[in-house]
Amino acid sequence: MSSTADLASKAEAGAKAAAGDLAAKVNAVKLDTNGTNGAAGAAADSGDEEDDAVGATPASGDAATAAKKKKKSGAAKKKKQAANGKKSVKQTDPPTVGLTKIFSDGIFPVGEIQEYDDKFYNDNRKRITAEEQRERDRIAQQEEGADFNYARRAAEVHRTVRGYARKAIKPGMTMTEIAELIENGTRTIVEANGLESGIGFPTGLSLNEVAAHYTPNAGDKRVLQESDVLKVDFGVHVKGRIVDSAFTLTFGDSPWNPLLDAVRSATNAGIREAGVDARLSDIGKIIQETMESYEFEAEGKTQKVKVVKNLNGHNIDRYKIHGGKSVPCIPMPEMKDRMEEGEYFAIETFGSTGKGYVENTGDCSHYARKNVGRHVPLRVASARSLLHTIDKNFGTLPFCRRYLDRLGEKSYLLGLKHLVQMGVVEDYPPLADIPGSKTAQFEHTFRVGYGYKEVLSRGDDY
Ligand SMILES: [Co+2]
Repeated sequence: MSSTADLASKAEAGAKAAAGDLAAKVNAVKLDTNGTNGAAGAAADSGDEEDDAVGATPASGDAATAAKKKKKSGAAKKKKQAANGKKSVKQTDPPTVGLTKIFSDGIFPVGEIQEYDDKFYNDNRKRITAEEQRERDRIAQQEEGADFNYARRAAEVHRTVRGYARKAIKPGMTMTEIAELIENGTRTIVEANGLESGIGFPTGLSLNEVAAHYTPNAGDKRVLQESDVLKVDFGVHVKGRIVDSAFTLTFGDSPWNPLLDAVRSATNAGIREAGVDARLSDIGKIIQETMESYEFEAEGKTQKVKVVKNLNGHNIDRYKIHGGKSVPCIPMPEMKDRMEEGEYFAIETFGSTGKGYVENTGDCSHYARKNVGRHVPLRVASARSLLHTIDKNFGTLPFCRRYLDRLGEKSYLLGLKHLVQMGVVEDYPPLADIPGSKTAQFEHTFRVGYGYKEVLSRGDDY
């Protein structure tokens, strides 16, 4: 992990040096949406100057911004005051301060901006000018829940919570304690409020050969061991805009760290390849090639890293963690899908020392409401009331049994089973490679813009 410790500063320096134009473009979009009058525009400006710690730079070189600044020279004082006021509220350790108290102007840090080569574009797209593109971004942001700020706020919550989790998670803790640490932290920092903002999906805490979809159910007594390889996969949403990001932890002097390196670099390679018109199959090809170029010694033998072939990244719609497109981790020539402008994607890759193939294993904890679009008659009464609870509290966001417990639901397993049988709710059991193997995961959420991507969940940790 130390090899990526300076990723954010590198990204920032890179954006400053090479993508000044790009950053200006992204910020110009922000100014347009927020700057409908002088005062709001000034506030947006001051936000830019304070918020560049994570990714892109302020739009100081941008001509349009400069012109705006000139017009509003009278607002300069107000601007300074707003900036100072903002700095007076700092995050605590452990984090307890809601993010809107810290970013009180409502402008959240821009993610890592990665330029995308337009040689991949089709001819129609090449005819669009930068000016037209800015206008399209501006219009896109005005759709209900589409403002980039929602995703950026969710991403900053993710960084804050995981920053604490990485320090606090220690062998000897129960899996339930770890899950609650992350979930309570998320609820606090995102200022959870019904379906307006909150947890995006259950906290994945899959261990060793289990790659995904394990979170403790009530009564789970499992304790984290020093030798464990732990995947921490959690989500944050603001107005249904979900940031889905995951990392892997080892403890002490773990022999499995090279596995983490392989997976981290495969995920980053996939993200680099992503952009408007990029073929999902081509992304899978790069991921596999990168991942499987790694081998290392552990437990007295050479471990060849295999990509887990049946786990995929995915696009993300509002309130829908799986939007219908998959990003494979192997080439899939028959898959013709491409990425489109305005889409949100999570690229996640899994590496394994086992078969590189996962199967359903163990007790299910994860569930999600399906959009069935019709009335389904439910003969089990408890299923009807449970469905009401699910619709009211989660909508189509995934949930786990512990979330039902904390809402006061009792003896719901029969009803839940009925909902799954009737196709109203989908179950997502834990997915594991062969016993004794180790799996690792890294995942980021990004937004596909024209000529760039914004890696929303990028931090200085991964
Ligand atoms: Co995901």
